[in-house]
Amino acid sequence: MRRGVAPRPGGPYPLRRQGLPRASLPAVETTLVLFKPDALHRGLVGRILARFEAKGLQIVGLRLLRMSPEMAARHYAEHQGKPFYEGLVGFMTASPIIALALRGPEAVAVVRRLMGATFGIEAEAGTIRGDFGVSRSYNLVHGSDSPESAARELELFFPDGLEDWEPVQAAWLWDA
Ligand code: RTP
Ligand code: MG
Repeated sequence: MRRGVAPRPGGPYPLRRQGLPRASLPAVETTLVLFKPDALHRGLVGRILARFEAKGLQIVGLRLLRMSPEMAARHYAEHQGKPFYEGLVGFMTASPIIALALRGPEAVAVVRRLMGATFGIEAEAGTIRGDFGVSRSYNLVHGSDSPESAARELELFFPDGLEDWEPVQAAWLWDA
């Protein structure tokens, strides 16, 4: 490799250089995470984000924003008409949220497991919702529930696209 030429993203050079036997990185998924208003009001953003980072997920998008009622209606279209819908939209639009795009192997399912069950009171200890809350509606985080939902939600929150970069630790975290 010539000096000054960056290793090809996802290519074999970085792994071989580090003495690792595998020649390539695995396919990765990208999922949408929202830090809901209660996470910001309670000052839990740093602690929750640290869990996702420590797990080995890569940040490829990050925004602080105020969700409009129209945006909430699109994001929660599947829940329209349910008894909790109006309260949910009111909660999510009450104050700013943080939108995060996280990437890694099976990121959709990995994030959902880290989050825990929907209601804090039922969520397993060790999960984000299980460790930080006892509320039903105010459950700190959202995570896409399928790769299809993730694609739709990422488009809604990151219409200008995401940042592609290869984390230096990928070779030691993500095996093919
Ligand atoms: P999320 O979409 O936020 O990741 O949560 P989820 O998949 O675990 O739960 P979902 O069924 O999609 O519900 C969306 C959000 O609506 C609120 N909710 N409140 N009070 C209630 O009965 C009730 N049910 C749902 C929660 O904030 C839930 O995360
Ligand atoms: Mg959901």
